[in-house]
Amino acid sequence: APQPQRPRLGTVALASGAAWVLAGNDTGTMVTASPRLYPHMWSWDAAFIMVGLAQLDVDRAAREMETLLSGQWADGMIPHIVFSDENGYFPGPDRWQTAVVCEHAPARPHTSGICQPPVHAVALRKIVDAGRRRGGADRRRAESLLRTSWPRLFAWQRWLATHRDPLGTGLIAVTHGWESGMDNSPRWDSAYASVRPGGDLPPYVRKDLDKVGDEGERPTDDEYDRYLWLIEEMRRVGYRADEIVRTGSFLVGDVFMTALFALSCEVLAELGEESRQPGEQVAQLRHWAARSRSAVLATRDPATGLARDFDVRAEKWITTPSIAGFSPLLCGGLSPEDQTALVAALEGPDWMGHPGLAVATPPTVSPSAPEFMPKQYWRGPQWPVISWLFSWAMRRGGMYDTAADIRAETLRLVSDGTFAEYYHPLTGAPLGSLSQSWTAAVVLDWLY
Ligand code: 9YW
Repeated sequence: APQPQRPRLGTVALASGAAWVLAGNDTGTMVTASPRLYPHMWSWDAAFIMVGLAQLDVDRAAREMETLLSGQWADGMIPHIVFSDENGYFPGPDRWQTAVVCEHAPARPHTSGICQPPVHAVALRKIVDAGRRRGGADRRRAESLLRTSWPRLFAWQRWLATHRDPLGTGLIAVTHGWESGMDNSPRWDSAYASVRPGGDLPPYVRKDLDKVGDEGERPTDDEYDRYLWLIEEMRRVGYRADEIVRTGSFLVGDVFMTALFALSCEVLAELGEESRQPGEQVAQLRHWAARSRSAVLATRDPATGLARDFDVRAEKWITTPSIAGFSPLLCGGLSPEDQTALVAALEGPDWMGHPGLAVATPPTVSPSAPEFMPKQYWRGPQWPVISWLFSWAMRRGGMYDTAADIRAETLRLVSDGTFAEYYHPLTGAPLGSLSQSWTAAVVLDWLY
């Protein structure tokens, strides 16, 4: 069927639209992930939102970091949700009960009991750079944020290195698919198949389904039962990190999370050097980075060169052709030949160069794979925030051309001005929530 004509905004209109989305989702202390579907602060969303806010208002970006850190647990974990006072999302604080059963969780703000990918050092880098560029009060605000938040982010990286390295190799593990940020990615299908919700799973009602255009864009009820069961297991052991890793039904070495951990350790080490943080902590970060980089490289499939997740419970590799396969491009460490080959695969006909794509940006699952579902969430759609992340990291790693191509093509995709959560790779149609904050934020950074 022919696609309806959609508007194409120019740069100025697009940037204003993006700033308008962030302002509209701003409660004053937090920019919620989206207006209706996600009326709270999500951990990795907040980091990307800070990247966008830094271009608009350094002080507002700094406050976003402070709000996020006000939810940090005493043991260092940054929880995946810091709740606002809204109650439009399930599972909310009543379901998690983190502060009721775990001494590390703050009583206020309410928080969830799992984490998300560590990209916060990248946000701090952006805020510091914006402050220094602007000078004056912005510079002072950014430098003071650097001093106060650096030790907190160090504690967060240390928590991951200490509690989430079950194999002792530097491969960081997730205990719930939500922790990966890619909730229902087919990467997790086999691991979820062994999660058996108990008969005593307390009943619940989903709140997400009436907030998107089509239920087929969201995870299924079967998937939700498993998501909720894992939380139930965690609640029952008081969210004790090591206990969950020892006994939980889901434990997967997440190669994408690991690459972001390595990248963030490097970025935080650089920021630490610039702000004269303790030398042994900076050295520790570099050590973790090197170890996790090696762990990422060690997951590569000898046949395809793509990185893989490792199901720790089942003791087997996960070979789903997902965007996570390109994780080495995020953290670096490949030989020049291997890097060239992996970039060529990314640009090739199974990925960005697939002839059916509306724009040439990485889909979350290869359109050539049987697992590909073009409108279902993390099973195929293109996510602008993922494109930004690859573009940023690849530019940092010297892969300028691909980084610039991803930027240009994603801007073409989002020039419809909907700032959708994700897009249909074959038609370019907006999917999921509209006015999604992180989409607006990364567009702002790109247009700055
Ligand atoms: C949910 C907020 C979050 C993102 C996740 C994404 C989705 C929440 O939305 O999860 O209930 O499905 O998968 O990565 O942080 O944008």
